Order: sequence, then structure tokens, then C-alpha cells
Amino acid sequence: MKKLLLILTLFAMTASPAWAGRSIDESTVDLLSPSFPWVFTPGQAFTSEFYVYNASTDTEWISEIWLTFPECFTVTNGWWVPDPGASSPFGFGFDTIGSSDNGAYFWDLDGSWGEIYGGEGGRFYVEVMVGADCECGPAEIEWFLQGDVYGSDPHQMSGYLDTHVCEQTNINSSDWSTIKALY
Ligand SMILES: [Ca+2]
Repeated sequence: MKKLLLILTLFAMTASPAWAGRSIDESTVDLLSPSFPWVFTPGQAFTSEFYVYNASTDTEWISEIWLTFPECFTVTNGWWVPDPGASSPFGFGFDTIGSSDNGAYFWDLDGSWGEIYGGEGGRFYVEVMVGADCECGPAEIEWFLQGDVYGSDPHQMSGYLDTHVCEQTNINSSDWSTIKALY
């Protein structure tokens, strides 16, 4: 089906120099868990839950997802669940990024066209161990999406999630009562 679209597209490009191209522009990654304001506690394991959405309106599909945590985090596992009704099989593989193991890398197992179709999304889960030596304060998670390069730019989208390390940055009234009980 996509091959036919490509042939038609090539024909359209030849016929019309003003053809707008295809991209994954405005695609996004959101962090659902831990919930906003996204606080991680040193020495604890978390199953972080991301929502990845492909905003392409012109048939470019996402083929890679990179999620890079602060260096003091260790990624221990990763998996994914497509949205109910998603037409894509989500045929991804999972691995960590590089030797420091603080990143999660989801890649297109069969190559060819991407695995998250335009207008569709799904949840990506990354199990992380937050090092006991993680310093309290702001901590960024960097995300990067690679499209299947089916036409014009952009084929990549990236951004940051401004997470935090330490429970102290997320104190509310019920936490105060817990803390007071300790002393
Ligand atoms: Ca593929």
C-alpha cells in the first residue's frame, strides 16, 4: 500500500514542483508516569510511562524512539503498548543506548517503513533504577523521534522533559504530615 503511495507521490512530485512533502512535524513525547511534576527519588526503581504520538498527516511513519535519562539513571527494561485500535503492528525492538545504559532505544525490527503510523500513538514503558548518588534538582529526559524518511524534512523531532530528582521538590500537605511524623 505504501509502495503504491510512494509511486503516486513521485509522480505528483514530478508533476508539481510545489508539492509540500512529508514529515513527522509536531510529533510529541509526553511523560505520563511518574505524573507531573515528574519527580524521581534516588535509590528507587520506577516504571516510567511515555506517550509517543506521530502527528504526520502525510504518511511518514516513526521508526526509532530514543529516550535519554540523566547519567545517574540506569535503564533496565523497555516495552510498548499501541493505542487500542492502532493499525500499526508496532514491530519494535528494545535496547539500551551505549555503554552508560542511561538511555532506552526502540528501533524498527523489520527495517523498511516505520512502525507508528500518522495520527496514531502508543505507550512506551522504560524501567529505570535511579542511582542513590543522583543529585537533587532538575533533571532532563531528552527524547528523539526518527521518521522513516519518506519525503521532505523534518524527519526527526526532539525535545526535553523537565523532570526532577528528589521528593523534596514535590512536597504537598500530605507529605508534610508524613515528614513531621518522622521527627
Ligand atoms: Ca518497519
